[in-house]
Amino acid sequence: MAERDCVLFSVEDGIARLTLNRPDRLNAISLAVHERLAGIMTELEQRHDVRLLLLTGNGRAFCAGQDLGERRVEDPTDMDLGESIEARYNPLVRRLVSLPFPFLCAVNGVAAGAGANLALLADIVVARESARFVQSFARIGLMPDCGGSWTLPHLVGQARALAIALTGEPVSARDAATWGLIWKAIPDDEFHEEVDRLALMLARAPTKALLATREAIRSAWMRSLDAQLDLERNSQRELGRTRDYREGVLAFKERRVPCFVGR
Ligand code: T3D
Repeated sequence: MAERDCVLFSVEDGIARLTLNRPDRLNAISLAVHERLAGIMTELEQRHDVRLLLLTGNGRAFCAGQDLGERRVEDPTDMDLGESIEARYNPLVRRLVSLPFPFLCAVNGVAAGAGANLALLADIVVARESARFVQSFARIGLMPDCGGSWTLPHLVGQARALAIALTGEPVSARDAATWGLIWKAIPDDEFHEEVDRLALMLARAPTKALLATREAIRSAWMRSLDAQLDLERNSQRELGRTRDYREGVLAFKERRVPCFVGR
C-alpha cells in the first residue's frame, strides 16, 4: 500500500470523504497518518466546493488511536508525549472543529483512545450498532486527549464521563446513543445507506445556517439566555441576507424543493 493510502480522500457532490485506511492495525494513527491528515486539512481549508466532511474508517474498526507500535517505551530518549500532542493531535483537533462546513463522523467499528475522541468532535456522530467506544487511555497509563476530557463531561455529564474514562470499559453504540455521547446507532446492514443519505442531505443544506446553528449551540453553555437571544438576533440578521434564505422562502412559496448553494 502506498504511504498516502493510509488515509483515503475524495470530494464528490460537495462531500469530502475521509477514510482511515489501515484496517490491519485497526486504523491506528501513525506518523504517516498524521502527516496525510495535516495535508488533507490544508486542502479542505482552501477548497470552496466542499460542504461537508464525512470521516469514517475502513474495515472492522473506526480507529484504535495512537499507533502504539511506533512508541519505543524501552528507550528513555523516546519521544516526549507532550510534544506529540502539541505538534500533531492538538492542531488536528483545532482544525477539525474550525472547518467552515459541518462535520459528520460515521463510526463503522471500534473507536478507542484518540480514535474515539476524534469521532466525538464531529457535529453529528452516528455509529454502527456493533461499534463500541473505548476510553482506553487508563489501560496504558494515560489520560483522555484529543479534547476527550472536555467533550466527555459536556456530552454525558461527570458521572458517566469519569466512569468510562477511569475504567476504560467499552461503551456500546446503543448505550452511547442513549447517553447522548453520539446521535444514533444504526443497524449494521443499514449503516452505509443511512450514512450516504445523511451526508448528501447535509451537503445540500444551507451551509451558512448550519454553521451559525453549530456556533450558537456549541457555545450556548458560556452565555445567559439574554446574551443568547442577542446572538440569535445577530446571526439571523446575517442569515437573512444570504442567497440560501431567499431560495428557502421562494421554494416554500412555490411548493418546490429548495436548491441551496451554501451562500
Ligand atoms: O503517543 C502519543 O502520541 C500520545 C497520544 C495518545 C493518544 C492515544 O490514542 S493513546 C491510546 C492508544 N490506543 C489504545 O490504547 C487502544 C489499543 N487497542 C485496543 O485496546 C484494542 O485493540 C481495541 C479495543 C481497539 C480492539 O480490540 P480487539 O480485541 O477488537 O482487537 P485486537 O486483537 O486488540 O487488535 C487487532 C490488531 O490491531 C492487533 O494486531 P495483531 O495481533 O492482529 O497483529 C493489535 O495489536 C492491533 N492494534 C490495535 N490497536 C492498536 C494496534 N496496533 C497499534 N496501535 C494500536 N493502537
